[in-house]
Amino acid sequence: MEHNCLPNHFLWGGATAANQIEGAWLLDGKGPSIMDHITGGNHTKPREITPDLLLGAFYPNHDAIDFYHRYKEDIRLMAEMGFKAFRMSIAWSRIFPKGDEAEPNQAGLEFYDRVFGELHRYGMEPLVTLSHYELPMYLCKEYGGWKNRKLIDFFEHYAITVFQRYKDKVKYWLTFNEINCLTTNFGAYFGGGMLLEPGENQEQTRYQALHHQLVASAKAVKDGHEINPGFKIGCMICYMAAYPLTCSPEDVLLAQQYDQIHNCLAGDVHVYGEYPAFAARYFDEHGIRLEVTREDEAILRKGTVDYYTCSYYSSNCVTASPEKASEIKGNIMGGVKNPYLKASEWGWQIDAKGLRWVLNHVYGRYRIPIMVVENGLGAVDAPEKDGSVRDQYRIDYFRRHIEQMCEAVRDGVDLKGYTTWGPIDLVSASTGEMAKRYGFIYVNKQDDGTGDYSRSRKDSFYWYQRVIESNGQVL
Ligand code: BGP
Repeated sequence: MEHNCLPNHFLWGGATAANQIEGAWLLDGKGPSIMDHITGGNHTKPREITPDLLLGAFYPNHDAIDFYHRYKEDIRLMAEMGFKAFRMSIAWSRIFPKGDEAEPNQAGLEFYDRVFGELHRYGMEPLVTLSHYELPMYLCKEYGGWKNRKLIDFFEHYAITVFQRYKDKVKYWLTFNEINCLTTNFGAYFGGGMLLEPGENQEQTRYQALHHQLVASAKAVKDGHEINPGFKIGCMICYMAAYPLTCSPEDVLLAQQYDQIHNCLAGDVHVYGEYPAFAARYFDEHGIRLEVTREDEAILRKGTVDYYTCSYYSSNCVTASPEKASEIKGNIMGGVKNPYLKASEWGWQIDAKGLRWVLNHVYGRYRIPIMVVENGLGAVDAPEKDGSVRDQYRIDYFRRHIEQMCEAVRDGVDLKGYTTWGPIDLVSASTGEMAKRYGFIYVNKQDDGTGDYSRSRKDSFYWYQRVIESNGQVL
């Protein structure tokens, strides 16, 4: 099928996170991050957070897919697909092993010099997330994570350190991955690095942590622009698309409120520099009292983002009807099943048209450039005897989503780029499995500990190569 819709210089690529690919969790001075303290799980067995490491337990992020030693081969394969951009994160604990040090770890800084050098060799733009679910564990244990205001200063120090170091190597930055996950229970540990007590008012703590991150993000935006006015610094929202289950006004209103709180609240602060009008009532009705200083308000206004990015995987439904309990458990979003949609093997509903809806909705609200920085299908791949992987299901998923992305561009959305999630198989965030594979590149590492970590091209590899080559015209 032929399309002709995407702008020239469209940033095609893939997205990863340090903790899900690098491994080398204690090498060359790196300290443990929160993801090094969470065990492997699977679809039915949740991952376990262990503040003290358990002897004999399996921690899949400790060696992940060993990108730390294999980045040259991995980047070469991505270049072969024609990537224009590679989204990655810097592991904070590789730069500041504990998080509160004054001086950075030189070996950590040098590692990313090498990675950026390799990306530039192939003409690829690094798109760098400062914090992707990988807070130094020390800040979690000793300071209580993001509920503690002190983390704003530690983060700012980290951000300035890497901005200065890489000011001529990186142009596109994102502050916090899926910052709005703190509006859900999932976000407490993954997003906020917080071990919450059962008796605690969890919502209060999460929204205060979110506020601290929003302030830290705004400070980083302001500092970054001072260090290099050419920097483009964006936000990253997990787009939790929720449809009303029925056309009853109660369901429609609930879907709007869900969207306001889970998606727009953080997005509005990032883009407009202040809390939206609906926040006050929500906080009031949920017993949330935010500590917001005058200085916070001023910094939020000064540190608004240059562009908006989001992840998009699926959509759910919400209903006001008390008989319908939540049926879906995604990693962040939950909800009620949509009878019109099929789901992945992990129960994530597949909804390509929802991406068009989200892009129009976001662009209509903010009118600033947008990138989709995560989208993909986690699936079981079964390699053939000759090692090839016939992943037509993945190709179908991407084809449908890219078609809808093109429709959104025709609708007038200013879309600058698209980086698929996990272009190379990596450790799943929610389950810790390798079996939930997203990649165009297969990594021979299995959950039972077998595999030699070798890389190979799946069918989708050659397909995505043609998509990029034709700038989305050949799908
Ligand atoms: C997003 C995270 C990623 C990634 C992705 C897929 O929420 O930003 O880190 O993991 O979801 O989720 P999972 O790995 O749980 O399948």
